[in-house]
Amino acid sequence: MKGKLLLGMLLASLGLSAQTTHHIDWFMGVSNTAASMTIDQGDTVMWTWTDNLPHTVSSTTGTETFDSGTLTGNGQTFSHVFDNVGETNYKCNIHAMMQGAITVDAVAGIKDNQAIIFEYFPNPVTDILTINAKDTIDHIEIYDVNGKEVMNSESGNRTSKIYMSNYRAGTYFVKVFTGNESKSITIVKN
Ligand SMILES: [Cu+2]
Repeated sequence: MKGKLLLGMLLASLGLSAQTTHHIDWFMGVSNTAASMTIDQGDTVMWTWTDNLPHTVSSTTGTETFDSGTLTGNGQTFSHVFDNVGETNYKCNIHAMMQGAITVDAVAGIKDNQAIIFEYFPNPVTDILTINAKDTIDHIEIYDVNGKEVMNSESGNRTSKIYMSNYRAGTYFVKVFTGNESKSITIVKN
């Protein structure tokens, strides 16, 4: 009990740190939908260049300020931790059509967002959604936009691959459980 309290105080004093990493492929022709997402306070968004053109990831208006500078080359990445609740619009300074918005929701408690650490990719997904967690993933549930459960699978590994090629195109909510904690992410299936 005392140890748990001390750990809680330690985490609180550190503030919110990045827990879930959301990936966005960043390339000429990326849609606004694919470049936009809603995340939790303290989460990280990582943009990965998937063509060989020069791009930037530059905030324009909103709660957060960031600028990758010009990066060129397949595989380049830029990350930003979103600590502030609200919406931030961003774009590529070279190709104005490349733009999106990141919306940050408040977390109910720091514990919720710090207990579960994982990343997932790609989003949107066509075939396989990969989830890498710091700890063992107990199980994963997937719900459609109507709240209907479409998958419930045991994992037992730190990496889970979900085969989604047979899923209908649309938005899905993926709930990841590790230990007593769970966290939901929103996935778009092409
Ligand atoms: Cu660009």
